[in-house]
Amino acid sequence: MKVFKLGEEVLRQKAVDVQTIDDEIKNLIETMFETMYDENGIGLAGPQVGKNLRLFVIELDDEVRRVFINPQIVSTSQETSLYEEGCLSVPGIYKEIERPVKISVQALDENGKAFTIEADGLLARAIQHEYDHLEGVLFIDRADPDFRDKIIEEFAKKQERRLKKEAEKQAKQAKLAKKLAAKKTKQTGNET
Ligand code: QAP
Ligand code: CO
Repeated sequence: MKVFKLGEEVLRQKAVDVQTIDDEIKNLIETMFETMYDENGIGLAGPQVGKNLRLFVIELDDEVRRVFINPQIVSTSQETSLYEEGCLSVPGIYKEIERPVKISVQALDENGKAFTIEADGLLARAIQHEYDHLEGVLFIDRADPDFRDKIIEEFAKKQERRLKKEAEKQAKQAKLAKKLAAKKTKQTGNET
């Protein structure tokens, strides 16, 4: 599954609640785990795979592998900490971000069962990062504005280069196809 990158609209939309946890959602969850393993991530949210849905998956290790559907962060600690974050949607960029150390979160699991957990450490960090994705917020938005603007500009240029390259490739292929068609016409004497 493709991971959407900074600059793509779906990452900036507010995601909507999952209505029913049907086979389609269950398949999506499985595909999200697979995509996360493939890309060496520890968390992945719906909008990152182009789905405007309030769900995310987290896998820190063998013990902590969790699905969060329609999550709500119920409380956050006063105490905050700094931690260097990254994101599959902003590849190659890492920045220390300040967030509450402890949180309480309520959500549904992959079977539709409600749960509440108190999290701290890396899990609390990951949940807050992924929750932000559901609100259209990226970790760079929580860094200083100069850094954020620089990264957004960098990715916009990268995207521009990609689009230009793609257009050149298309033009080249069209030219080649035309050439081949002309050659064929010459050989057969058939115009159509
Ligand atoms: C969010 O982040 C997170 O740039 C999950 O080249 C971040 O999985 C949770 C990744 C910090 C807790 C702490 C990023 C992989 C993965 C990259 C990720 C990259 C390859 C990021
Ligand atoms: Co992310």
